[in-house]
Amino acid sequence: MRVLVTAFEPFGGAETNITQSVLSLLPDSIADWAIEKVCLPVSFKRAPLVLQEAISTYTPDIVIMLGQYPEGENIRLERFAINMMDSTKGDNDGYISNEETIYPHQPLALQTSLPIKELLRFCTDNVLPIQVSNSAGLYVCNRVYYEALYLHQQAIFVHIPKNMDLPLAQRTIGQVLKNLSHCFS
Ligand code: PCA
Repeated sequence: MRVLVTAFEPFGGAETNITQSVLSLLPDSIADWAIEKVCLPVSFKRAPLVLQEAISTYTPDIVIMLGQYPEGENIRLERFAINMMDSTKGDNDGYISNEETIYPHQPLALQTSLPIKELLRFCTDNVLPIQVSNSAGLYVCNRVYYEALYLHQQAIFVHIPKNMDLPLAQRTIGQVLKNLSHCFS
């Protein structure tokens, strides 16, 4: 099995993005899974292209996408991607999106096919700070999540709070990966 894990570069004038740090700390394999890592640009236009390229290069069985979330204490397992882009802040190319549909004539929302409730149960049993979320927002994270699900990838988007303790974030993402590898073995 091959898993593609993506993170994002910093955005909004910040110098870091916690997802980049988590990505760099992940091992290159977990159980019999090979882990491929890619960092995506915070760009409505370029991020889906980089994702498409990574998918055609690595042909992953599963895609785990990491994004930074501005607040909260818990890691959020995103259930849906929404067919819309909207933001008051520009992306890293300075692009501001105003209620744009991503793909016309496609569903308003796409849902992950991965076992989100099982992942949640496994992590909470291990006292890890995690919850299910029903909206990844309408910014670049949601845009790439929609792309992955539109391409029929088995994918899940995981939002990490910006100020989370890094070892805790790393441990939680490690457990998410481990649990998924059990589900597929
Ligand atoms: N978080 C943003 C984009 C990149 C990131 O890490 C988001 O939630 O859309």
